[in-house]
Amino acid sequence: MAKQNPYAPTPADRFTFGLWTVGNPGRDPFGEPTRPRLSPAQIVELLGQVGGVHGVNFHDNDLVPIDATQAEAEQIKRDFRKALRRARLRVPMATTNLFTDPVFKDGAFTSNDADVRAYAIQKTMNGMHLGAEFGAKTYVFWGGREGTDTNVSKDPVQATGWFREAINFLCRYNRDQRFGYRFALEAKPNEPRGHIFAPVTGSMLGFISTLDLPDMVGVNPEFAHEQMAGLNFPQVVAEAIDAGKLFHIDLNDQEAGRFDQDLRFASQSYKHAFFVAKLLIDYRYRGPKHFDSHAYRTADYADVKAFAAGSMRSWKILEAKVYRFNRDRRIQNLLGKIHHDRPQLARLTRRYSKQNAKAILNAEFNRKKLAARPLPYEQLDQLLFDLLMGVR
Ligand code: GCO
Ligand code: MN
Ligand code: MN
Repeated sequence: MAKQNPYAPTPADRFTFGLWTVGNPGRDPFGEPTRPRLSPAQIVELLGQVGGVHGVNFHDNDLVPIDATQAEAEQIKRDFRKALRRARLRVPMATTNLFTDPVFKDGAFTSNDADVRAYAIQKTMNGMHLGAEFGAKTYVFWGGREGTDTNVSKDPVQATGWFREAINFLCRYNRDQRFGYRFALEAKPNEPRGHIFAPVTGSMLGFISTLDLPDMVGVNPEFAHEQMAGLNFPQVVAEAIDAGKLFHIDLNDQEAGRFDQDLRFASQSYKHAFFVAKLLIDYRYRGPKHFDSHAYRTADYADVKAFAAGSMRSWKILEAKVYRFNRDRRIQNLLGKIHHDRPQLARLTRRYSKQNAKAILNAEFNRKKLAARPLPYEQLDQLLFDLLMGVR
């Protein structure tokens, strides 16, 4: 059957899911779970049945409950390892749950309480060991509770300093222990806190340059999070690529102006999703593509499998569309016409020198003529629509 399906995923696509995503039981702030809870091993089994998945990621406590005894933990890990082997899945990424337990109600690395801040660092070091046991190479930091509900509660400059201290500390621990992790910072503007610190990927990119070991740290932009902030996700991804910091990516979807929806990738914003795929393909992103989404609360586990398979299928379809777009004569001709290259000028503007400055000051530009050059973006955008809708 796989042979007949041109959009069948394979592990080479590096699609990953989380224990917390496909295993999400459908609870929301207004309602109890609608699906029974699955064990980590059962979730792996489910992903194995979906087929074509590369790996499964976890928070420390998705795998080992926070109150588990040593013996319980060992048993869970044994079962999980067996399931991974059977389903031929890897664990490319691990992360820490620094948001569920009440101890983190006012943040973890940025809690006002020094004990909580140190505990968060301890918990993360333990999480790094757990991830390393399963071969994880990316360690994600999502500071869900790092923020405020009222500005009166924290000094944001001091809190940023605490966040920096924690990341610097953990970078050095990573080096000491030779885990070989690359850290990926994930921004989100709100939910669960009213205001989360470093709310967008751009903030994280700025913050990284202030760290002791900035090369170890990149970003994990998430589609939904930037949409929540009203930003253009492809542009966010482009910024991360340009900075050489796209270490990981969380793919899902979200309508602007709504609560955190975690929709299936490309289920809502087809056009943005297409341009995300185009960027990752054109710029040869080779990292994991993690679907950080939840099936609708109405889904049963058969439908959760359809949701997982659909996420990958949508990516593969968009990938095929990207190749088609890049080969499409009319589209490429139009793009070619729009780009006016002037090598003589480009040479001058590429690098500042007194001479180049003088040459540019002396250059003659016909403002009116330049303004009159056609930019047939309406045509181009319609061609894109036709292509995406399958009539081209
Ligand atoms: C969210 C976040 C999380 C993180 C996860 C991994 O909105 O809840 O996206 O799903 O990605 O904690 O760090
Ligand atoms: Mn999210
Ligand atoms: Mn995420």
